[in-house]
Amino acid sequence: MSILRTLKIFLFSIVTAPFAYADGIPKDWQMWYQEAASPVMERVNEMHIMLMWIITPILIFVTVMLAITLFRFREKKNPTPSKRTHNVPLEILWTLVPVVIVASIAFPSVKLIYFMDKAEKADMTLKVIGHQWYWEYEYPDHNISFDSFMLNKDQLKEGQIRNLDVDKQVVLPVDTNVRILGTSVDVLHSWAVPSFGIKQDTIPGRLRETWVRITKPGIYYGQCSELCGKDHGYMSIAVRAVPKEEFEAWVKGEGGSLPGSETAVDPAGVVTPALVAPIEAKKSVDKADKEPAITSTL
Ligand SMILES: [Cu+2]
Repeated sequence: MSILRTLKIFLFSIVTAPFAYADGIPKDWQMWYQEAASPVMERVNEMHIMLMWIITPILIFVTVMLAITLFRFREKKNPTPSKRTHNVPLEILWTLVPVVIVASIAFPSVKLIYFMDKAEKADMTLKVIGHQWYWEYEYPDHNISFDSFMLNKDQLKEGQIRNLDVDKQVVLPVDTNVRILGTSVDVLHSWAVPSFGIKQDTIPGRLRETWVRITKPGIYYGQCSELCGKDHGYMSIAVRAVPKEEFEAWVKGEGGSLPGSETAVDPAGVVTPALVAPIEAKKSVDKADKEPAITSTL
């Protein structure tokens, strides 16, 4: 690529950066972050813009000061250097100003960390389990669990993205507070989806929490972001965000159950109240009929 063309693309990407957002996927020559698809990422973006407003003037100020110092106090012009070592007002100033700047960054930063920490009121839970080298997902409220592997180059269908698309996407409803619990069975992994503002380490023997409220339907991609072994780069994440009705249909299609529904199917063999009630009812009918009791239909 010629230098001129590189420069042209670079300038174009700067000008169009705020408009160049794609749905949950990085783009060539993209600047800034991916489009925010959660309240957390919206706030991360705001924080980032605020920091840019603080650091850019500092950068310009320091550069100009340095240039002036180099030019005005060069040896040729100042053969005898100044012997001054103290200036109390100046020293107080250059201590206080950075303190104020750091404090003004620290306060919103800590506030954001607490906002990211957990959902105020979670509507459902998604459990993410890291494996070398794939992700396992559990929906404890819906009795669904599956593994998700990245698609190889020869498995890709039309429109699918190399190194990002997976054989089974995580499906989540939009406008729903989803508690995300992360853990791992072998080594450290990190479940990271840029559009959600999530980068949560999954640690063996620990359960870590974060959350997402996806604001619009779409497919959001991510990758494992903790060096976890030879196939670390091939632990892709694809989250399909759908309207609530579509999510319910997906749950039923997966053989799962909706919380509070009577048609609970439990692949893990855990007895849930929704399962026990009909079995108990059947037992009492059988007893009355003096028929052998059904011990289990699972
Ligand atoms: Cu990993």
